[in-house]
Amino acid sequence: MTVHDPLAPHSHEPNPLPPSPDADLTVHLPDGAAHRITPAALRRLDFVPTGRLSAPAARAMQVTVPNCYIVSTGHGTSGPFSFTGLRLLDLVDLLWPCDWTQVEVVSADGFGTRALRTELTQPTQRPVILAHTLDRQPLSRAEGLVRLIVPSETDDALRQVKWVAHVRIISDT
Ligand SMILES: Nc1nc2c(c(=O)[nH]1)N[C@H]1C(S)=C(S)[C@@H](COP(=O)(O)O)O[C@H]1N2
Ligand SMILES: [Mo]
Repeated sequence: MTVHDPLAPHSHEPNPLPPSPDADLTVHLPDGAAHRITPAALRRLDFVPTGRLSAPAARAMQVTVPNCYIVSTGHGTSGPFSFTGLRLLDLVDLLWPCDWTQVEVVSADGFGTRALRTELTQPTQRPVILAHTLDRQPLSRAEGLVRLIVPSETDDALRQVKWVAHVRIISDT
């Protein structure tokens, strides 16, 4: 029997249609706890325990990354797009501000990628984000809501994960 690993190298042929209308994602913490986050909560950051974040601080956490391209091997490039969302690093630090080494991001159609702490903590103007907005309009489910955007990936789109369903924070300790 072959078991499909969503983090293993995957096909360049993108799935064009959302696997389901449900755009919520679940963040899994190293201790086994899970937080279900709606796209609206990702915009307002109201999944964060009260008292940990002021409203202005929450607004300041929304990041826009301009000039993003979806470079699809074999079937062309689209863009430029301006994506807005929450830094993956900020999501992790808000929910598990301790020891962690990597984060797995997996879609509802079984497509995923992994980001190491060293990558996510690198200072950059073009951070990895969980995008809910495209060119200042709410990202539609068909466009990938919620979509992982990895601006540093410019050769193919294998890390630009549409329909993120699971974010798994991993601690090796
Ligand atoms: N969830 C999910 N994300 C995915 C894929 C997929 O099949 N499922 N395909 C990838 C590939 S191979 C490409 S080329 C791009 C296509 O993005 P687009 O549909 O926005 O053009 O999405 C990437 N992200
Ligand atoms: Mo692709």
